[in-house]
Amino acid sequence: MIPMNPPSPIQVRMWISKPHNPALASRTCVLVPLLFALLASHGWAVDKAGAAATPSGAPQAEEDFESYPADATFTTKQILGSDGKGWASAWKTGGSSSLPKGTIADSPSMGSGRYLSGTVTTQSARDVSSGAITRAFLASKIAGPFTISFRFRPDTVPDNVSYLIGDTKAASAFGPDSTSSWKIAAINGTWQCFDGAANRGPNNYIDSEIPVTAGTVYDMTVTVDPGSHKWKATISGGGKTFTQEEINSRSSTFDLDTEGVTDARWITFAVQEVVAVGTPTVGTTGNFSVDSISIRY
Ligand SMILES: [Ca+2]
Repeated sequence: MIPMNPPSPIQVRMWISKPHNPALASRTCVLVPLLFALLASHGWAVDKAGAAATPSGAPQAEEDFESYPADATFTTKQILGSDGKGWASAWKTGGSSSLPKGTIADSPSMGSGRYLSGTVTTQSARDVSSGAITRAFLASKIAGPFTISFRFRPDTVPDNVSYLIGDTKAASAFGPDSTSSWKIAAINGTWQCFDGAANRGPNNYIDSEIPVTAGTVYDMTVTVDPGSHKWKATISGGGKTFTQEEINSRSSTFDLDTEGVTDARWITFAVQEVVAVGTPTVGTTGNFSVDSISIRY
């Protein structure tokens, strides 16, 4: 008997847990697909691992950059766009030891019209130099797992530069930080997902083994469960796809910004130059492109 209310992840996990005898295994093989079909028919998208329901309705916030003037730019202390339609702020830059800049572009094509081209020029003679382009999205109505998907292209891959993508409680000049629930990084030549310390997680990176190649367009989808402090990542590009579930968040809380904006979290795209511990930065430029952002909850 299927309950009338949406099932909890624990219920789903129990229903699809491994049976102990062959007869039950046979029946389960038939019943599990039927269960997922029935749930889908009721509008409940259920992750096959049972870990998190993935929102599949219309996005609460979207950004395709088509409404901005071609060649529009913004840099330190400037903004692009405004709040509204699920967003809690305009686009802005952050970086105390760098020069970040955003430009609306459509060439070279990402296959999706106009996009945001981000450039961060780092400073020399520092331990770390980083900058970010970021925007706040309304998060007060997030009551369960939410999904962020976007398109990202590293246009240059300079030595000692990492691209860091994630969410933060407040606007960050450095990209993902100790408040982040998810973080994807281009480090040492591959895309990596940060398996954080929430839930006593390992606090290190999971390597997707998908190479970070200048000029390649990557589609990324992240589903975060703020309740369990776990997230799931799918990264596709260069003919490869990587999916990892049950990644631990970095932060064991999911707090909303109450200072810069109200009831919001920030999505951030950052560039960071680190040469080596004790070796000063030389100053370089990271250039990336972003488009097709959707947030569903
Ligand atoms: Ca676009």
